[in-house]
Amino acid sequence: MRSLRTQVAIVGAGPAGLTLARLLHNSGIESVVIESRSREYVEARIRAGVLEQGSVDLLDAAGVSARLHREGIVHHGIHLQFDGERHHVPLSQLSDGRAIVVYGQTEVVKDLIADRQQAGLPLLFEVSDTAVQGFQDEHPSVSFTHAGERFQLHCDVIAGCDGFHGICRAAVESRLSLFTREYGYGWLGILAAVAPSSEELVYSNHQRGFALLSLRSPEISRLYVQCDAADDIANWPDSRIWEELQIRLGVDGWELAEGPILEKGITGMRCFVAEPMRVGRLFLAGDAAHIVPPTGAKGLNLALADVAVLADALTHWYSTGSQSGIEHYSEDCLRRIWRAEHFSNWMTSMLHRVDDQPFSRRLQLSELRYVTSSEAGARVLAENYVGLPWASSRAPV
Ligand code: RFL
Ligand code: PHB
Repeated sequence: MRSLRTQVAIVGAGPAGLTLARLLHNSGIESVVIESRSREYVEARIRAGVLEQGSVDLLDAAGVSARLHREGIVHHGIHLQFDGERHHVPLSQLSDGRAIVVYGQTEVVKDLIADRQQAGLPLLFEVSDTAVQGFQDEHPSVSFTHAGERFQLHCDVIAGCDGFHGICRAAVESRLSLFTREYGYGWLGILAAVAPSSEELVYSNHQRGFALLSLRSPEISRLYVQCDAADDIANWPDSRIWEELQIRLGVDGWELAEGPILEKGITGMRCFVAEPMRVGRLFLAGDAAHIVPPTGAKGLNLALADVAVLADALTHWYSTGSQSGIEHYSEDCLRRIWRAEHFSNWMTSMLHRVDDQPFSRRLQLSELRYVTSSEAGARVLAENYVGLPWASSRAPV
């Protein structure tokens, strides 16, 4: 077994782990990032696409936003569609000028990996048999196999940024309280080589189920249809997907352009929160600690908010010896997380086909009418969607 030493061992090279590594480097703190997948796999994984203003500001401060500003597309509003009509929600107008940027998570990850490799800092792909030890006392370490060799990475702190299926939360799960909600339905998502048919996102509540029109670039559309969480992608030939999208997104006087489907997959929807997010010297961040249904576009943004709080807390600890930031890490993050859980659950319940009860549908339509006709209603959606301000302590206001 080869022995290594660093200050912060980061498990997982998703947006949380990679951004944390960069923020720590900016504060002069060393880290080693280990990732179970290959670089090619991580860079090809299609996921989120919407960055809140606070996330863009964080990537600016981290120094990894040059391409984001060149290629990201700033959006000042979204559309909500129901009952055959499309309504515009002017997000920026309702939230003191704040906006969102459409820039694929895949691109954020590519930028962070390129940045780390250019700086010559340790980032190991294709590690296996990862295990965490010693975080209950002052001697944490992470063991793993890389290129056929077994390593033990000694550190001051372990950051568990290894996603929902990672090993870090699993290692401490008996000490956590877990909160879960399963929806029974999911999203079938496609990436299509066709110019987006709408400049802004369209969230549609249709009797047959939810649909969403989003985008990745002026040439690439990203679209979703609600389906059963247990559905098999084999049941969805391309023609059926387009047929459903045409029905659910259709409005008079507008056309949805179709194109070759480049990628497709089904994801179940759930809420999940693990509390607390720290056990001794092991900190959980991002999807390792919480999941939101994607309807509020919050998952990536929460992951970035967590590591902003964690980087601040660790910087404070290394520079002053004070543990106050570390001790408040979980509490500071969880306030923002529960706000996002509530918002994501609200958007999900308002927009999906939840059951076959006419009563449920009447309630949804009433709520959608309120949100699209009352400024107060629209403001609630807008300020949550663009993201509540990050206070200087990084805790939500
Ligand atoms: P990730 O991205 O899952 O990264 C975790 C990494 O850890 C690695 N790993 C390990 N590495 C070493 N050893 C082990 N034992 C390991 N086990 C796992 C994994 O390979 C992986 O590389 O978690 P992170 O960094 O916390 O980031 C979270 C985001 O990925 C996630 O919240 C978002 O993608 C959610 N999400 C969205 N969020 C938004 O903010 N806006 C959106 O528009 C949005 N849309 C979405 C979404 C998620 C979706 N899916 C696929 C669930 C749309 C969809 C369809
Ligand atoms: C996406 O573009 O992938 C996307 C956009 C908005 C959401 C979820 C996903 O709410």
